[in-house]
Amino acid sequence: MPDVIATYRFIPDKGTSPEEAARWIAEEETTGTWTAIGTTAEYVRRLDGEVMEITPGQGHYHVKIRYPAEIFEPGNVAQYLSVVAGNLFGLKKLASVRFLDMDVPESLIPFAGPKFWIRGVRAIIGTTNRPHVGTIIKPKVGLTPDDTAEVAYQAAVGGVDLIKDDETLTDQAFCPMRERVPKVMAGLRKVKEETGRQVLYAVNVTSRADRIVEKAEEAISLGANMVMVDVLIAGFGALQALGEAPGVTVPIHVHRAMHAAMTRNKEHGIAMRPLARIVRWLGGDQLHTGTVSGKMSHEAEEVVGDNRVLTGPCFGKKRTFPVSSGGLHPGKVFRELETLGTDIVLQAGGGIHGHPDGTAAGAMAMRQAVDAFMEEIPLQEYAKQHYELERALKQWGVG
Ligand code: CAP
Ligand code: MG
Repeated sequence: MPDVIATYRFIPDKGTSPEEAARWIAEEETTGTWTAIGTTAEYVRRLDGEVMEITPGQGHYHVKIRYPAEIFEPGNVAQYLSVVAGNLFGLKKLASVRFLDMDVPESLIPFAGPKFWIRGVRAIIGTTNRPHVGTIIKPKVGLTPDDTAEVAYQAAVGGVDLIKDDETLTDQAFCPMRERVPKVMAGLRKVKEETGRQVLYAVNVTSRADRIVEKAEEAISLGANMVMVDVLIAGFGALQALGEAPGVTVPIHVHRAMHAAMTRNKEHGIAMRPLARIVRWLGGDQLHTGTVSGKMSHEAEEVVGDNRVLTGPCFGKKRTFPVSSGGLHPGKVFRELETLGTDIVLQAGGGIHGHPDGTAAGAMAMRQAVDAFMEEIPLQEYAKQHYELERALKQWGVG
């Protein structure tokens, strides 16, 4: 059985050689600790981690560590992370260390993958290659169920394919799910009757791991046609439970709130790539991976690579829809699509609800920007014939 190979970027502590620092990672995460111990029976040595290769870089090193496959409990992602991303981050021998990625054999990926995946979500909406346009209910919290439904209806009338709860809205008393969902879905049914277009509504069911499937089934029984989970906050186990639950019969949208606490520092923490791999394994149909031009800090190269992990080969697992979101507006659409391609969900909250003529016009402007790109017509050119887009470009500019 092939083993797991994890790649880290690290800076040894002063006075520590890169070889010694790397050995500390391999030992700490497998059979060792800070001193030799008398209890390690010889047969345990087969589980020793191995420093495979150390490559010097500009002021840091890259290292590949081999972890024997037998260390991992097949199907238990939390346990996997305790090895590849466990105590090592706190070791004094390392001034900093970042977990960049991992190569995991098929035998340790006994997960179903996305149920709907890109093609299934496209089938619901009725698209083949056009980027999907999504919005987030804004303000994030505070609206009543009626006002939430009205905002959703306006966005759907304007042409969005997806509406989602924000990462902080769950089942609070000011907007309980049991009232919010039926009202929003009633509006989306009306849009379907009026336009023939199906729109998805991702209900945020983030809650206790032992209740999240029940919460999702409740949302579905209230009419939800998509559910959303803040995966890092709820835990990968919660996503796994949603992905494997027969009662979760709708696509799963995965938000990554809190990720930047781990992913942002390029010297220390965990890159988005291994997290994206796990989300695909566990059944995320859509996952936020960042923009190349929005309000959150990102490097285009990293986002492109993370999206490739969601859409490239993965032992036959279906492809997860990458979501580009955060500070987007119609003037940024071209930049996103030129860099990230069209198999993507472009999401805008402020960039739709902040349009000078309101939510419906904001949604229309986003769709018009996407249409201009797909028809290969320069944005400003297209805006001359499309009032909503023209207004948006006037307000927020291009790029
Ligand atoms: C975007 C958003 C999303 C971010 C998350 C927000 O709103 O709703 O949560 O996209 O970041 O709350 O900021 P705006 P990421 O469109 O109004 O910016 O996608 O990088 O995980
Ligand atoms: Mg948000």
